[in-house]
Amino acid sequence: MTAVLNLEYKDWNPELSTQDQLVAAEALEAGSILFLPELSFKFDPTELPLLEMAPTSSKNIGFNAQKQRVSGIDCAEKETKALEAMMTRYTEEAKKLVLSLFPKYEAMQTGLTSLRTVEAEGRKAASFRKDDTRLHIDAFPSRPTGSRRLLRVFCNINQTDAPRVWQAGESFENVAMKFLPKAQQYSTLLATLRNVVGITKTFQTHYDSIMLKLHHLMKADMEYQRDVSKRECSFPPGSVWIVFSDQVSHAVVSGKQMMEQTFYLPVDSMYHPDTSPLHVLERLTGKHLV
Ligand SMILES: O=C(O)CCC(=O)C(=O)O
Ligand SMILES: [Fe+2]
Repeated sequence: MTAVLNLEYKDWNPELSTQDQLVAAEALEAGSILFLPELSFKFDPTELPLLEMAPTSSKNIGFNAQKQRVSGIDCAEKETKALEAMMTRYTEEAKKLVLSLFPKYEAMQTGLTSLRTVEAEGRKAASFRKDDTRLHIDAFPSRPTGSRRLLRVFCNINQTDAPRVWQAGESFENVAMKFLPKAQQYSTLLATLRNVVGITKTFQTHYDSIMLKLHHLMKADMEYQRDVSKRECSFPPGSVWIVFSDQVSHAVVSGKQMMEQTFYLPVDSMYHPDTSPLHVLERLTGKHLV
């Protein structure tokens, strides 16, 4: 089952010894959640109303740091600017944190930043596949990673004392062994077509295809959801947790305001690439998947 490593850092840019870095990297890459109970994201009082704004349709107010563009919200210019500034700050803090912990991840690319402001418990999902209250590993239909890892930095920014509660399930290897038999079918031609017509933003590799199927198969299997061994994790306001969400089986139970930063990490920038979902799946299938 998923382990949790507590790190008592209070700063987004902590000075760490090589030994501290290796211990954290070892745990993260083995599929643990790194939990920083003392690390909080600071707001200017003028920003607090932004945390009550509702996204238009999806669960997220999104921010693309490269394009400096906010999405998923309908608001005035002044608020958009304030959101951009706040989300940029979160991106910068998250990047500093990851690179202080894992200097070897220098080649990572910055993905989307999200702000969630809607209570997760009881939130209606458009379909079971979008229901994050079911255990899953992350794989996104329109954004294949190729083979890159999904590294995400979450922060509970609730303005009340309610924690964000997650469930964390079994190891990636166990997930893969259970669902892989139904997840292997793949057509390069179809993947090319999907990319050409814009269903996917980039080409979906065989690896991406398996990951997306694992995501769907896990969420569709209610017996699995009920019976698989899992633990509950409670992340209080003013805490941060870091996970490889393509590896750690997770589900949200409850919680309101949260920020999150996604990074994409090339597998060969890892300390131990052989622990990556790509390598696990290649071992299990006996095939090259990218
Ligand atoms: O909202 C959360 O706490 C996590 C939901 C989730 O599974 C995700 O963002 O991938
Ligand atoms: Fe997820």
